[in-house]
Amino acid sequence: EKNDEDKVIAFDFKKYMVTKAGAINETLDKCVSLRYPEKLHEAMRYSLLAGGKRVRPILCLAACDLVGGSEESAIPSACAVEIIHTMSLIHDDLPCMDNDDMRRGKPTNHKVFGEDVAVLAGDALLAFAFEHIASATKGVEAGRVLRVISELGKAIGSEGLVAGQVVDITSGGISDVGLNLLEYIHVHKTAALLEGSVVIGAILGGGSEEEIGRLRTFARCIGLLFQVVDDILDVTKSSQELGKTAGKDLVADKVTYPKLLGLEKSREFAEELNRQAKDQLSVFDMNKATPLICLADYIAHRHN
Ligand code: GRG
Repeated sequence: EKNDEDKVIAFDFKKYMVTKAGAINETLDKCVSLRYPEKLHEAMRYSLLAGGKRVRPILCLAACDLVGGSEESAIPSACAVEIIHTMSLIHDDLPCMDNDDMRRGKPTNHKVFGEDVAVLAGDALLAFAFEHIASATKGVEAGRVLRVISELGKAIGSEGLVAGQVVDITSGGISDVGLNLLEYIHVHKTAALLEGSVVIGAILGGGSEEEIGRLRTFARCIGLLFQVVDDILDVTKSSQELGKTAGKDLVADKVTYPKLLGLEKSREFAEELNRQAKDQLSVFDMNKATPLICLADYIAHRHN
């Protein structure tokens, strides 16, 4: 018999992910409905409902829950971060950026709807994300909602996601990207929105400044971890499925952690980031922190 303090409730992570992703998908389907102009809304829905892992919105819900908030209060903002993530992927895939043909196992947005509509679908999704937070958030003090809007704007703008993308695009190949610049790119391009997702969840849930700060540090670590793992998967996958990525100059030029540190050191760095992330959660109730701990492990050990 364990006493109350160290009682650990069995936690089914897979079920947790499926349930939360289900709630997100259902809301996304409803709030971006098919209406006039049909082509635009069809393009928005095409990418939004193409079946991403929904990591960012789930992080948002988990952070809100950890600080004592209700799921209803965070759902609109959780959907907003997925909407923003999706629009960034649509724009990233365009011929003027990464020029990709496939995304989430389907032809990219511009391949199906044309470049003009793909750009506009991304724009409309971005605008709607902020409208949705402001109009659909219920039961949260207005000041907190304003803070969420400001936090998210900062995370994705010229000091966040867009900054990371620009520096990535404008930096040369392997010869001029060192470890510091690579970290800048990853922290902005990938970690900023993951950080924003967690932080806004904590704000909406009524977290204290200390709690918000700890969750921010947690998220920054798992955000960088996400990209380090992505870089590692790039190497291990392309050596497994040789030829699949061949012919894309970008892959050859792309600077990655394994290229700068080697595979072993990159793996050690990933483990270290996971440890640092989890350290931040040690002050919270163990059972309530379990979803975030599992999410960190999921990011560290995922295979796609
Ligand atoms: C946000 C205003 C604004 C503009 C976008 C194009 C651009 C500016 C930024 C590109 C950002 C980008 C593509 C970052 C990479 C993010 C990343 C790690 C994507 C993969 O995320 P997963 O694995 O994908 O969560 P799924 O498909 O599961 O959602």
